[in-house]
Amino acid sequence: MKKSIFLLFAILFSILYAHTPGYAQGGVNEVLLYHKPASIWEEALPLGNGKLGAMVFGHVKKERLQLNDNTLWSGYPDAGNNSNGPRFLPLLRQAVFDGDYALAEKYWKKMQGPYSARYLHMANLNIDFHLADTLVSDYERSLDINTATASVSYRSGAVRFKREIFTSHPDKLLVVRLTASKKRSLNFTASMSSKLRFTTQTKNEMLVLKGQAPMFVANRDSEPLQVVYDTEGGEGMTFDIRLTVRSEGGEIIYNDSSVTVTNANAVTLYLAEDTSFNGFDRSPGRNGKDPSIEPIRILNTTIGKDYGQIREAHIEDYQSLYNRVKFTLGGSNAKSLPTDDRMIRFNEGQKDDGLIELYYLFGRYLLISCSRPGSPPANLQGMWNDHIQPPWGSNYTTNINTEMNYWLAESTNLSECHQPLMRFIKNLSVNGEQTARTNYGIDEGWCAHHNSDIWAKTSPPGGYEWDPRSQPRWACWPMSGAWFSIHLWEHYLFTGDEQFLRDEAWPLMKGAAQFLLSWLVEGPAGYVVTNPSTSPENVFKIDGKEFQISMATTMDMAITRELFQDCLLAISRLQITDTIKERLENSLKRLYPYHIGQYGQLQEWFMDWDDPEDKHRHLSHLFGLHPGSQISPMVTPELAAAARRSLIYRGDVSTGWSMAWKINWWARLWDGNHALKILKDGLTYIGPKKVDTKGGGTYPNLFDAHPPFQIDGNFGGTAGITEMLLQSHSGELHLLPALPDEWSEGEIKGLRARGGFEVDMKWRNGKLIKATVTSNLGGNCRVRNNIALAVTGHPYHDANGNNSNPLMKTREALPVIDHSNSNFQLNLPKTFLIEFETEKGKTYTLVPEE
Ligand code: FUC
Repeated sequence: MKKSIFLLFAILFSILYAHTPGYAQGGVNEVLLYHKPASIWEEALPLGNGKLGAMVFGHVKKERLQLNDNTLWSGYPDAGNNSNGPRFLPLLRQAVFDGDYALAEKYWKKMQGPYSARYLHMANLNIDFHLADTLVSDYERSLDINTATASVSYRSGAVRFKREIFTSHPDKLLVVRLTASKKRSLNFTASMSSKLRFTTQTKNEMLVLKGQAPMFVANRDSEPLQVVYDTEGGEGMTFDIRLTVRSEGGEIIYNDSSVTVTNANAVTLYLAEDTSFNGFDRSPGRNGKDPSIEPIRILNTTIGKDYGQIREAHIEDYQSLYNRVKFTLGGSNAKSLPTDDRMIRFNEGQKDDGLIELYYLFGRYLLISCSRPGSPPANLQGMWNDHIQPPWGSNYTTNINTEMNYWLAESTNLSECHQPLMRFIKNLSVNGEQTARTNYGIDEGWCAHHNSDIWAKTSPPGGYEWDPRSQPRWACWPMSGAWFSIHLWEHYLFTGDEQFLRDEAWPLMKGAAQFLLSWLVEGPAGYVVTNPSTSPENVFKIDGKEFQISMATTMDMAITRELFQDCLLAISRLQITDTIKERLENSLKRLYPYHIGQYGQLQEWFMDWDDPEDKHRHLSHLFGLHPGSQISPMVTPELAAAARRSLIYRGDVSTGWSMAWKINWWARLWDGNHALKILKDGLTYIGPKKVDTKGGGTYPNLFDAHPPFQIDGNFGGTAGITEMLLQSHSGELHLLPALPDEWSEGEIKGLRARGGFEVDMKWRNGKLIKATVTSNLGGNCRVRNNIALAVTGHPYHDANGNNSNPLMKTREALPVIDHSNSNFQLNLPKTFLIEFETEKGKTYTLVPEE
């Protein structure tokens, strides 16, 4: 009886979904597929459980799993603050006010300090297979992002061999399952190695690798000291990796450097590890935790479990996050092709919406894999790195990259994965108080600069005066504390979690704002300005000569304005009495305003020094358009039009993350076709022979190429596609705000919006045919769309004026000084805005109005 009911449901289910293309039919592309092993690291496939990461190469005879632990960094807590700062700051400021920008740079170079620590490669798990027959056929290597499992399979002679590999978050393990179609066929030797200092031994049927990280790794190859180890027991993190092997049939023999299995039917390898990292403020060498305790505990626990159980728990845990969002643009007829071939075809202009679906979902896969509650935040390479001196130290680069890593967290329903960043902000606030005091003589609040690391470095990097490559244009930037603090407010807007706002977010936001209140100075014409001020990494020219430091760059002002406004909203939400309120209000009124420059562009600098030929990858002056919410086509159309001019002057093609940011900006300007054009540029295939290509793109394993690999572009790309489909920063849910013509059909489920709304949408012929909005918090819901919508069976009406929902406030229009007389306009489609009251926990259906 039970069986027949099940059958009936199964038939009904398949009839119901027979007419919906895409994921409901299992048509969505969720597999990265290759017909060859990885010849370079950028072809290997990433796995991660929020702490332990692995890159799977998939070679037939010599499998290599390159391992990382995201707490394994060089160095130790070392603030690097520079007490010269307060002496030089007034001189520097005067130089800027006098227009002597070259002198300002000289002073700044006396105020910076050491570079950040480096994120490190940890080890390799090597498996050497002893194959009876070396003739290999039917090779396939894949990563199924629906189950977070990598597989390798091939035929050797008459035997089919299979490897299934995953990292489990609940069991804290790397698991490698080896099977063969013929009994007694599995013969191999497994060993471990590292680029760091290490020894191996066998203990209690566990192969053990003990390693030590350097106490110092140089940032530049020109530095006199490169990789420096302390003696045992001194500075430098230690780590411990353990491997144990269970076999069905056959024989297992351990020795001190390897474990050999002969004639087995099936084998499972379990690997667990830990580092001595003991918090951002404790020496991992002198005051670290014993890194062997966890792996021993973990491996002893696995004895009571079988492979199937561990696999099931892994998939259940992973899918509890991953399955929240479903996305299809109608799928692809190319999904049986290798992913790298698909990219090449796609670059040649062949349609493959499935590749976009895959790229989108892969961004979520990566965040779930590298950023779980309790872990450090995703670094420049997420958590996957094979170097001891990785590019930019694989550190936290905070003038865009670290923030971009988290743009998708709330909107793609991975709020928990945002937690590592928020916890990190707290650590930064502790160190940042010292930096504010020591470097600038500011004794309220906290700040952080352009680079950080696991030790929560907040002092300015850049090395010292003698370093010719040290540049104020990136080092002189105390704004990341303020930018990070905006993430806390955004988390509140998405979740409505007032306790979080009161206990965690507000104290940090307030501290970041206090620093800025003291950092701002009286500038010309009664405005308050930042001085010194840079527009990250860019330069301005006066009479053909380049300068880096001035005052009141547009980005500085935009971050300050956004944070101050958020703080005032937080004060009002929490109904607190705080003297900071008046200071923020006064300061906001006097902040140096936005300017529209002579070319109709949003002015980047204090003066109109902007160069329309400038193609620099950073367009930090568009912060207010995205990720900020000060500039929008509806509320500030003239600023939005100016931002558009700036984007056009800079051009489309750039490095990986820069293109990802541009997707978000074009989406915010409601231009889906332009956003898609850049998304396609970003998917330019960078194959194994072109790893050093200039200009951004995507590697065979779908990792973003800055180049080299940086993960920000992946995360920014997924965030950008989300912005094309749903926006909520302007006091309303805007459904399909930037849908490209090419994406005429599609469906997405489970996106999150500010106000605690969850949104599903389905569209045909470029028009919404149905949306459902689930209200997790209750409150007024405002919806904009380019066709008139009705709420089924529920009262709704046209919206205007202020939104009564406190989580959905529109920022007020801003004062603008326009030097252009250009009157550029955005060509916006007609839209319709309705609103309806919602009840917590209820779902509302929206359809085109009859
Ligand atoms: C910033 C960028 C670079 C690179 C580096 C990690 O400095 O300007 O392009 O992404 O971070």
